[in-house]
Amino acid sequence: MTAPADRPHEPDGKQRQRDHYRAADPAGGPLTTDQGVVVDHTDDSLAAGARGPTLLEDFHFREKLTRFDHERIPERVVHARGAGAYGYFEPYESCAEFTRAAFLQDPSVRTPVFVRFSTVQGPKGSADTVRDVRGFATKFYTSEGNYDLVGNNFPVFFIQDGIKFPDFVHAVKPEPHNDIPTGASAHDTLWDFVSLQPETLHAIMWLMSDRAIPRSYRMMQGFGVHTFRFVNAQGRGTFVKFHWKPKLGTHSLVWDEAQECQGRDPDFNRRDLWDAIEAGEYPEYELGVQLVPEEDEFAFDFDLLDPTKIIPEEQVPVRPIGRMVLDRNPENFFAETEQVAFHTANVVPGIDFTNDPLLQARNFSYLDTQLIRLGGPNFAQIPVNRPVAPVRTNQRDGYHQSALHSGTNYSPNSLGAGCPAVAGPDGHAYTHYAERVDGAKIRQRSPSFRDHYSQAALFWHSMADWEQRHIVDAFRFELGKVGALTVRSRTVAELARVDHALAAAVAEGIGVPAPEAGADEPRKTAVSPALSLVAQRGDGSIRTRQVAVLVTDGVDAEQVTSVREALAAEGAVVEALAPRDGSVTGADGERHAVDRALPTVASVLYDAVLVPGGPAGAPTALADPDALRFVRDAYRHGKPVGALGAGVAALGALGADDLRLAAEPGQAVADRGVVTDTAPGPAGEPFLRAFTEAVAGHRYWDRPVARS
Ligand code: HDD
Repeated sequence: MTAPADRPHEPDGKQRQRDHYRAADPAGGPLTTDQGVVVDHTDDSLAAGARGPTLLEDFHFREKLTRFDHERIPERVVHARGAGAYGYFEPYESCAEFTRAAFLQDPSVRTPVFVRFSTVQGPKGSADTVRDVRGFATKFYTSEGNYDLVGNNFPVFFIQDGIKFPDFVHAVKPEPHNDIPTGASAHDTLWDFVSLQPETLHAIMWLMSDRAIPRSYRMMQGFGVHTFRFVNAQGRGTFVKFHWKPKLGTHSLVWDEAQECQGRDPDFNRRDLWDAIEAGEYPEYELGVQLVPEEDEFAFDFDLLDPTKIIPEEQVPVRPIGRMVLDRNPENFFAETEQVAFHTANVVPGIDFTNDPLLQARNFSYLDTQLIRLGGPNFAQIPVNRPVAPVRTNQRDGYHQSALHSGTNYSPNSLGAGCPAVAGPDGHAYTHYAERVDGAKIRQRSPSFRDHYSQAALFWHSMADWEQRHIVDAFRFELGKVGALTVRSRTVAELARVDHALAAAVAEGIGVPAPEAGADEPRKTAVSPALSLVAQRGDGSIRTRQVAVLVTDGVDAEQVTSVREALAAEGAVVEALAPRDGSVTGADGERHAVDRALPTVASVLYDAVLVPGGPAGAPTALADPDALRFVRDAYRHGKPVGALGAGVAALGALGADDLRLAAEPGQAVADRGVVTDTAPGPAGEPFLRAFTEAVAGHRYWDRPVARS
């Protein structure tokens, strides 16, 4: 353990925080008005006498209040709650064969990026760990202009045509009469919509899976969803789907844990992202592409233009083309994360659209919504939105114009020497892909978009047992909150068309009759192993995992130090928690610093827990009710649990009788993520290895139920 005077991470953290509090002007000039007039008093308004009425002539008071009254702008209609970070992207090799996009040509060129992660349904002040899709929007500031890849952490969307977007969003948002529930999809209107609109089912399967409660924005895949089009310098097009894969793997929370987190730390995912970047643990994602030659457009049993479909990775492998590192937190949340404006139509030469009707609608919607949200047409001048490529337009004026334009503002002109002139045929201008379009003007969903069940079934059949259990539980939770029994039944009937066993299991939990067996039995039972979280473990490291060590007076400090050092060497963050902040007196009689007081934290904020021992017969930390609850929660949420020395016997309090615990000192025993060794003193190598492996495994689902 560390001595009280030497708490390595804390002073740093506090120092870093203080940096954010320091004024922008280090010279520290005096407070002024917006007009630069120096102010000598800002605590009392100007009044006619100490107890008299406030005077209208108090311009400082009026300006201060007026500015405050106008601080808020409309929040995003969806994706209101988010967290952003800056970083860079670098390609592994030239992608010239497929695209002429400048930022995908040269591995030595780093393109700056800004990424905003978000939830979708909840308002700006809602909790992070709700069951929801997560936005994963990336702005690449390329030398040829801004490219925005506005994706999600699901590879499919709920609807096929953007004209249904207002219907879908109205249905999932809180109910209009009482604005309930916040940040949740478990309510009647969403499921009413779902039960009537089977194209939602595939994305709904993802929403009911653990993908919808990510452990961290740093441990979450991202997808461009639509099929886009790469275009190379010769004008040849290639269909492309974009994938982000996090280096740390894709990991999720447990639903019970996610719900408790909403109260314990509503900023759980935002804080995690911020803290990791502050600590120099820069999140990293690999960009991959699935490429389909134009001539293979109809080679699949689904339509490439249908955004409710994936191309299974086993069918078209994901080819890694580069990596993104997020290495800088924003300076000011409002200026950057709130004012950033992403738009699917922000593309650069070499990246083009397809006729996916959802994408076509998005290409209208983003600019439209930003005109109102950001108060006019000049938001591209806000620093976070400003391209690094030069901007020369004939666009003028409008609210919040800050550019001092000069010269002519029309084209063609002779008075301004024809400037800005359109580009010549040097290959740098954006040229739309000359796709042949031929058709009658009709409102009709393509018949090739009709199958809503096969890929929902593919997802279901690709899940591990425990993932399927979680999906059933999620459906039971969500539909169990739906008041209208007809909606519950109709949804179950739709699920039966995905998989009968799934529908029957859900029906059993929500008190509606199970559908007839075989009524509409699908489909194929194909699987795509890449869809399971089991296949998305990342580099298998334990970097940035939060490990709690429960300490109390009499703790074997050497034991704690040995584990702390071993895990920290692998990049984990280890914190000693005690009933009170400050320090504990170890078995060695010395005072040892604790990092946090138990009442201020909870198991749901950590990834793993260790119970060290002390002298034989002395109480372990688990004598404290908060500590005992901590370990019980960690155990039932499937988290790695370690115990050393007398801490092993203390695990008996879990009541998990079938669990194998160590008996022989020095012989570490690992059983379903519970790692124990009864030896006193510093942890031995076998224990450290087994506990590190357990932490890397993230969660263990097949544990005996604890009686406690
Ligand atoms: Fe959207 C925001 C992602 C379909 C209309 N969307 C928004 C954001 C993300 C996505 C990540 C937040 C960007 C940020 O952080 O500022 N949206 C998606 C994905 C979709 C999708 C992956 C399907 C593949 N969206 C979609 C459709 C429409 C919209 C079909 C409308 C026709 N989306 C919007 C919006 C938002 C938005 C209303 C709200 C705030 C904003 O754009 O700037 O225009």
